[in-house]
Amino acid sequence: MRIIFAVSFKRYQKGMSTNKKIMVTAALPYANGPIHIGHLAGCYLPSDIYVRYLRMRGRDVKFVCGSDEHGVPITIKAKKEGITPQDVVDRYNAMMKGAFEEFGISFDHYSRTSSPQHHKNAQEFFKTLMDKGALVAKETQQYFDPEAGQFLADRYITGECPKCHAADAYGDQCESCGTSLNATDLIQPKSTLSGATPELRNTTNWFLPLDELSEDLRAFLESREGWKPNVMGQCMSWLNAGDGLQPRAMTRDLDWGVPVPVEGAEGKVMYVWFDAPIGYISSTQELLPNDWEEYWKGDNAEIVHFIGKDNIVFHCIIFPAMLQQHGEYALPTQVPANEFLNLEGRKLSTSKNWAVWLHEYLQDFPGQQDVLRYALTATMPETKDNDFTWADFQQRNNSELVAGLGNFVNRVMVLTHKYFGGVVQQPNVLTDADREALAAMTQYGRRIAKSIEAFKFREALNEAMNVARLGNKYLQEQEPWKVYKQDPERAGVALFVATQIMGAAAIVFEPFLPSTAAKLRNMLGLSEGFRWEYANEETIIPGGTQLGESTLLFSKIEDEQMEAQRQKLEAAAAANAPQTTTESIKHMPQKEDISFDQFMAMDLRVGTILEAERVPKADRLLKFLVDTGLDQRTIVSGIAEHFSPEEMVGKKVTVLMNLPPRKIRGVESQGMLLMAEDGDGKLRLMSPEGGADSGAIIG
Ligand code: B3M
Ligand code: ZN
Repeated sequence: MRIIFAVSFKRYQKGMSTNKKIMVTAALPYANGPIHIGHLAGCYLPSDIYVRYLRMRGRDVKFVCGSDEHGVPITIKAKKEGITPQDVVDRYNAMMKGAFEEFGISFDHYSRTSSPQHHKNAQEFFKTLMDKGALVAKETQQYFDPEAGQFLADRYITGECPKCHAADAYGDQCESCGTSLNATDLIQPKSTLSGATPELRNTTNWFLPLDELSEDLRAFLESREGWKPNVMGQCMSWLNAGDGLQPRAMTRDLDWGVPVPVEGAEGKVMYVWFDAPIGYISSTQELLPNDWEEYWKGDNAEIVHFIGKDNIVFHCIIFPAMLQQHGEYALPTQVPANEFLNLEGRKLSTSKNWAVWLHEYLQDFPGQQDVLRYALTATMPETKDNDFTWADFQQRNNSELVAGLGNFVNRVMVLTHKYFGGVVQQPNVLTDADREALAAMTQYGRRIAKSIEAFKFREALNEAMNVARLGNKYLQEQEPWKVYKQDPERAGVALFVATQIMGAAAIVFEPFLPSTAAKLRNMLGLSEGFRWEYANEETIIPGGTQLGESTLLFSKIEDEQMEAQRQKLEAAAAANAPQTTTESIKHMPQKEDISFDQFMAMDLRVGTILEAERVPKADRLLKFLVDTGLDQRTIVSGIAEHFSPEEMVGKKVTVLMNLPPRKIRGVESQGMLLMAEDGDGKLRLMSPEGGADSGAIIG
């Protein structure tokens, strides 16, 4: 037994050196579409968690971002919509900035690369590299549109794919077969601007000779510590590739971007990947016009870039090479890149509209930012690609947030109010179980800190949830609601202990679930100046504290809400599905060979449709009862846009019998109906001619 006398806040400052100026950046999102969950899980959530944690440790940290407003996709989007590129970036800049704010991404400054400060800064940077002889002018041949009178970016040229002969491959990639191309590979190239046949013309651009810089880059990379293996591995594989790094053009023949400040470069702009990372610096200059250099120059600057994996080469090779050549800047300390997040088993895609958009989520789930933050952090693709599903989201909300954290907090609050008018009781005597619980509680702050500093955010979140688990377990064992009748004082002690655990939760959840943590602090009367180190103390909320009103933290998410989200996804994807045409079918290459055994493994039979009905709330689905000769089984098929249920009854169909049963919209489908899709996208039933019986074997 032990008596607690007073509260003491020791300082916990092991591990990190504390005088550094920490600059945290999150990739500048392209201003050509809204933010989706892949962006959030990839870099905005991890960077925000990291920064919120560092702030609580009292570290000198700045967090900057901004819209990336240059690049060809933006000009293409503008053209498609018949508006100017400026209109496009204005729209998405405002949208992204607002959504980030509402979601609780706590940038110190959110800028944009069209800002005058950025243009000036990027031009100065470019000039310095020119003065140092770090950029090399080189003449190359490029497609020019004689009618539009301008050079063409690869995306502005279409033609026949040399590989699969699809008619509309782009100058950089064929979307039918996925091959990456050079514009000069296309058969019968055409300009998308005017339809004219482009001609090759000479043009001068300025190159960064990465081939000559690889040893400097190697030295830089080898001096980095604690990088994720996936990031360092990628960098080294580029450096060590057969023909090594290649010179890369830092200017483009385009009219949208930062103008190149060099004589003879009129009408040219910087390569978007030249100016964009300089945008981090420009954003800091706007935030701290006088002190920005402390965060970017000298030994005291510690720079951490949060990005997705497709940006690794730019942040670990090209930008560092630019910084090295410039000479005045510190090099990145860490680049904790994440892998990709998928959605319901498919790759997220802005152009195919296969995404959960942040601004829509915020509308559909008002006040529930933290639920998405929780679900995304828990499935963050830290070491490999990962999958977001609405089922997982719902389950995490209902059984972890509502039944776990929410339930624990609710019990502490309700019981303390019920028995003690909301006053935390001063404990005179603690039991072994109390001391064990408090001792266990004080371990989490350090453990979570360690995980966050190692960029292991999923692990960190799980440890934070363990605080709530500890609290629930403690209450379950102590049962203050039963004890109170015989021994009110003992119930008061148990609630005191539980309140401390709730205090620890209020602290350790702040980086992950900031609005929930704010509610917790409010209920507990924890003041603004709280620090991470409080979580190491056994007494966080002293006896005698008057608790505030109990507020609801989370509420149950119903199946219908999830169903609506899944339908929204399907509908958006269907509206954006590529149209098959007679032309594209002709060009569809034959699939790879299969073995005879693989063919024989398919069980195909003739079936007769006995019943047919629509699946409620699923526009595209019909549900059938099919007589297969072997049995009568349920099959769900996405053909409601092509056939009415009435016309299907009595029809003979071809059934693939041995496809594993699959739940579609809650209905188990036990097989598949075969259809033919022709050039106009119309579906036809595969029915046997001459009326075979149900159960006839096909093959
Ligand atoms: N805008 C690419 C992206 O959003 C790019 C990042 C720039 S970071 C300097 O994936
Ligand atoms: Zn192709």
